Amino acid sequence: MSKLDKNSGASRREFLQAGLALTSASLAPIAPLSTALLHASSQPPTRKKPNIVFFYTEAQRWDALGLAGNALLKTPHMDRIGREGVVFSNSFCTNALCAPSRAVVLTGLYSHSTGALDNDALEALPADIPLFTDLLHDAGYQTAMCGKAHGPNGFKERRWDYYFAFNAPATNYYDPIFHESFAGKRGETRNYPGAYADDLATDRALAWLDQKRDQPFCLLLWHQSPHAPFFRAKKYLDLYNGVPIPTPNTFWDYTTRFPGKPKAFIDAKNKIGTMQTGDGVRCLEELVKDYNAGFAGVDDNIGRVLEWLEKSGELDNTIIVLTSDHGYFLGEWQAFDKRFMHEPSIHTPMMIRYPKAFQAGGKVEEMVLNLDVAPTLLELAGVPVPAHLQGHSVVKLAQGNHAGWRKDWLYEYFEYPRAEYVQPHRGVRTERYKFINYYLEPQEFELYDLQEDPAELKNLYGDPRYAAIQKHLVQRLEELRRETGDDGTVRVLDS
Ligand SMILES: [Ca+2]
Repeated sequence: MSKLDKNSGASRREFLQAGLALTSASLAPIAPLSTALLHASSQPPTRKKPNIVFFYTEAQRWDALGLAGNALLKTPHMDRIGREGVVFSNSFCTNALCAPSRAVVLTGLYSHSTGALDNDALEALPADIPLFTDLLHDAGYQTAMCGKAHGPNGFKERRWDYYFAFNAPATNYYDPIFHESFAGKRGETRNYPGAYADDLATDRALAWLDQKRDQPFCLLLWHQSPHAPFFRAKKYLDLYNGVPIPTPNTFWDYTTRFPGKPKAFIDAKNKIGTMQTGDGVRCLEELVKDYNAGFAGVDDNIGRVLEWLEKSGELDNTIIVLTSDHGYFLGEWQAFDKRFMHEPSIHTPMMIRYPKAFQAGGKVEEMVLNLDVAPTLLELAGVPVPAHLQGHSVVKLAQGNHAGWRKDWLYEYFEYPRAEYVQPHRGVRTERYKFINYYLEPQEFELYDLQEDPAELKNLYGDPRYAAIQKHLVQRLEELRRETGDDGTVRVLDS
C-alpha cells in the first residue's frame, strides 16, 4: 500500500472533470475571483431565497450537548436549534482532523478527492473545486466567514463578501489575530488585545448581519473554543468548580496494555498527561471541565445570533445548521484529541432548523456525514447541486423519505507522524459494524459490533464467528474507495 506518494493528482482531476462534465448545464466553471466579483455585482436580487447561518463548532462530540443528555454541560441555544428543527443522531465526519474536515464540509468532497489530507495542507484548494459558498455567491448570496477557518489557505481566496477569520488551529484567545477582507479586497491582519476570540468573531458577524442588503446572506460562524489551550470566556473561569468528574471505564486500560487494541492504537501519543506540547493536556478533570466550559461560551455566542435573527424577523427565513468538524476523546483509553475512527472521535452533533422545510422535533437516525452539508444547503437554497459532490442532500431524509439512503460509508485519516503518531487508516462504518485498517506495514485491523458493543471494547477482527462480516467489510472498503475515486495513491495539493 502506498504511503504519501506525492503524485500529480491527475486522477483527482480526471475524477472531478468526469463529475463536472455531467453537470455542465447547471454549473458554470468557477471563474477567477476578480471575475467572479464583477459578475456578483450584476446578480439580480433574490430576496425570497432563505438565508443560511452555519455554526461549525470545534471538536464537539455528539454528546457534548444539553439536548443529548449531557449531565455537565448546558447548551440552551444549541438545544433550541435542535428542538425547533431536525436532530440527526448519527452524524459523522469522514476525516477527524481540523483542516481536512473543514475542507470536506465546504466542498462536499472526500479528503482524497481534494488533496486537503491533513493540517499540513496549507496551499489553496485547486481552483476547479468550488466551495458551496462560492456556488451560493454566484447564485446571488452574500457570503461571510467569521472565526476559525483553518483550511487550505484559510479559504481566503474564495468568494467572500466579508472575511474575518484566522487560519490556524487556534488564535490567541485573549490577544487574537484576525485577517479581514471585504469582497476580496484585503483589509487588516492584526491582533485585538483583550478581546476574547470567539466573542470578537461573533461581534463582527453580527455587525455584518446588521448591514442593509437586498440579497440573502450565508454566514459561516466558526468558533474556536474549546481547542487547546482551552482558555475560557471570563464569565466561566470558575464553572464546574467542585463538580466531580467520572473516570471512563477504559481510562486505566493502559495498565493491561489496552486489551484487543492494535499496536497502532496503543502506541499513539495521544494519552492524557504524557504529551508535553502546547496541545497536550495534563489531567482528566482539567480536560473535561475546560472542554465543556468552552462550549458554554460558544453557546452564549450562538444565542446572540439567534436573538439577532429573531429581532430582525429573519429567524424562520433562515436555515440554521449546527455541526462540528469532529468529535473528541475525553479520557476513553486515556486519550484526548481525535484522529482515530472510534466513536468519540468521529461522532458529531448535527441539527438543522428551517421550519419552511422541516417540522420541529424531527429525529433522523440514518447515518449522515459532513460530506452532506454542502449538497443539503445548496438544495435548500434552490441552487443546483453539482453531480461531482460525494455527499447527499439530507432534505428528503429529514422529511421522512429514507429510501435508498446510505448503509455504510468510508472513513480516512492521513496525518502521520506529527505530534501524536496516529497511523494513517481507512475504514467502513455500517449501521451496526465498524472495520478499521491501519494500512502501513505491518497492517493492523479492528472490527466492532456496535450493536453489541457500542463502547468498542471487543476487537472482533479475526474472530471466526464474524468471518463473513469481516469479509464483507473488507470488500466494501475497496468498493467505497473505488466509488469515490480513491485509487490508492495519496495525493497532495497540486494547484
Ligand atoms: Ca478541530
